[in-house]
Amino acid sequence: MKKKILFTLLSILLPLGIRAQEAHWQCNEHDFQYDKTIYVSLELEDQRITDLSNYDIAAFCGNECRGFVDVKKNEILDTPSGQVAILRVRTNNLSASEIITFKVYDKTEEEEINVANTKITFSDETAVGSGSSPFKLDITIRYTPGDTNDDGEIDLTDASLVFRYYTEFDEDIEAMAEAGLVYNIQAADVNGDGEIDLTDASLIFRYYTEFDEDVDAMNEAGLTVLIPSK
Ligand SMILES: [Ca+2]
Ligand SMILES: [Ca+2]
Repeated sequence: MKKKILFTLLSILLPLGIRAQEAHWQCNEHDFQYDKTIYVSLELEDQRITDLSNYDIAAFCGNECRGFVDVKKNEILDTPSGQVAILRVRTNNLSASEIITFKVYDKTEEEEINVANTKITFSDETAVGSGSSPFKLDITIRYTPGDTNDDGEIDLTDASLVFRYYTEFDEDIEAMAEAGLVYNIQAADVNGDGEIDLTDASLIFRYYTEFDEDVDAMNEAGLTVLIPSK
């Protein structure tokens, strides 16, 4: 009887286990010539997340995945202060012009989190952080690229805010706040190039008007937009 229960339990749990090992993002490492190792820890509201099993972590250049933490390859280190993920980020271009950003997938909430304020470029250093002093990814701030006023919609108001930030307010967030404008600076760099400028305003405008909110069509047209596809 016990064996039967055990067998039933295993048959339920095993497929789940196999599925749980698949990372949320995939990246073809063979497409790239160089890589850089980043030792990563996660933080939420000033607290270190010591158990990383609920999260997938990946690096991006624009909207191209450049590496993810592969649990199947044991890319998680146990350290006295908590788990550290080993993230190998890949490139074919070692110049500093490529900006790498990070995303974290929360498996419980089934939510993709764009990590705010954290970018790296490829340089001569071969590794960033270490097991004892990891590179911190803070997932406290949540935002959607393109939704610059945080109202849940990406529309002409957002494009207009980016435009005004760049032209009218001379990139002064405090002046915008004093003028009563809600502006989430994190969400404004829609193409992920590290700058907030007219290209971002134009991409939001085109997303809303020309492409009918179809991010896949924008990607097919060769545009880089970090707005999530619906
Ligand atoms: Ca909005
Ligand atoms: Ca930009």
